[in-house]
Amino acid sequence: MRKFSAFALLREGLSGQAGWQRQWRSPEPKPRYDVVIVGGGGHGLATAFYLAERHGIRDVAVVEKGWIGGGNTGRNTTIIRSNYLHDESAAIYEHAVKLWENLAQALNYNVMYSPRGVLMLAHNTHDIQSLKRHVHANRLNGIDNEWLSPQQCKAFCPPLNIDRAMRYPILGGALQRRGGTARHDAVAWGYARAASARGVDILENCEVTGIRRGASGAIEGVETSRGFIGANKVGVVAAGHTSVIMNMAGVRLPLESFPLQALVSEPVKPAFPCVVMSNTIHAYISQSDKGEMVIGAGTDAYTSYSQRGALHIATHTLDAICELVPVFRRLRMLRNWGGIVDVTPDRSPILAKTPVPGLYVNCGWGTGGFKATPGSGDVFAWTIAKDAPHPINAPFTIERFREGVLIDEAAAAAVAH
Ligand code: FAD
Ligand code: PYC
Repeated sequence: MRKFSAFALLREGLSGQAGWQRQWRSPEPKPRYDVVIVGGGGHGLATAFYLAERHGIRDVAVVEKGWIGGGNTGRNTTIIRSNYLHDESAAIYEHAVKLWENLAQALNYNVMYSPRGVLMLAHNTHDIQSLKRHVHANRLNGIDNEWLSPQQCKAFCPPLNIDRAMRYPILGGALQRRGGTARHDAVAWGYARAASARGVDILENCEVTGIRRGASGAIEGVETSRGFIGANKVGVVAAGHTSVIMNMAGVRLPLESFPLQALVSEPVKPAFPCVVMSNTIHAYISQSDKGEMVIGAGTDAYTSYSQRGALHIATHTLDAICELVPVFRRLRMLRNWGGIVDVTPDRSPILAKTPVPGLYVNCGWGTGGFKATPGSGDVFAWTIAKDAPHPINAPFTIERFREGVLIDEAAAAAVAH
């Protein structure tokens, strides 16, 4: 059994990996695997889990350049919902929501999924029309979403300010009651432990620096900071960095990477019962189980690989929150951080085979991929196992950008794209 000194526990605890939580296998890399997954975020770990669980493919390594969950999975505001406009998006996000509902049982790990309701606010006529259109489209797809008056918004979320004299008054809102939150790092740890228990190797501190292709053009494996690792198939799920890694295999993707930031306040007693999002004034807020107000801001205006966002964007968001919820004016902020999100031209993901035999890609979730984690892992595992897309991810090809069959969800996340 591994022994921990007080110092080691403190150090590992600070990096988010205290000994008691570290229950996955992180061995030396084998020379060859059936499948290598690049990226140990929630999507990569979920893919490995479903490969083992649903397809019996256990000779799998997840290769992570840092520590698992240290990317966007551990940096996001954990909003879960499926109220997307287009049929293709509604299908994939709803598939994920259904998996969230039983995920703790499936992984035997408490991911703290909390369907407390996601309320999207309208502040002008355009917002009302757009959100009502979403309500109707969702209902046609069998997805719950309902329109609330300002008074009903206040009844559902009492701290909201519905004074009509506000700069951006609340004119109503769309409520998805099944939406909510989960604990982000528990999702990474839960998938990691369950995948590891099924034979998957999780290789941390192992950065992919190259992709090797054979004379036929097919995948041979990945060059890493821990040596070459052979593979029959490689799945790349490295949010923010996907275009860099895919370039190593000679595949160009229409992706841009932007910082997206969030903040948490000092912890307070339960005061905010649901998730509130506002597209127009660029703020979203919920309360974590620890009591912190979790607040998300918009993306930076410029592309960058920096894991912090511009200060003026956070300031704008806090102004907006204080106007929406005046009782939070005296709250102090505890931490602020950023992640790097990769964005496609139609703001929908790419989840597909590539022109390179044996190479698969899952990226472009932009500001909204946490909620998709179980669904994305499930259908990506299918795509890799069968070398063919699952019906749910069949529309999310690379070719759609050439053919013009876009899935335009530019208004899908309540943040600045
Ligand atoms: P990640 O968790 O980023 O995992 C990718 C991994 O790849 C990383 O761990 C990285 O280290 C690794 N990697 C990169 N390069 C290499 C390499 N060369 N070799 C090996 N490994 C490599 N989504 C929502 O649905 N709801 C939200 O409320 C929400 N809020 C957000 C708030 C913020 C501030 C941010 C930044 C994002 C938010 N998102 C949200 C988006 C969501 O976080 C992401 O879409 C999702 O977590 C992506 O998961 P992933 O597993 O693909 O990526
Ligand atoms: O997709 O719901 C979302 C979201 C909220 C904040 C960032 N993304």
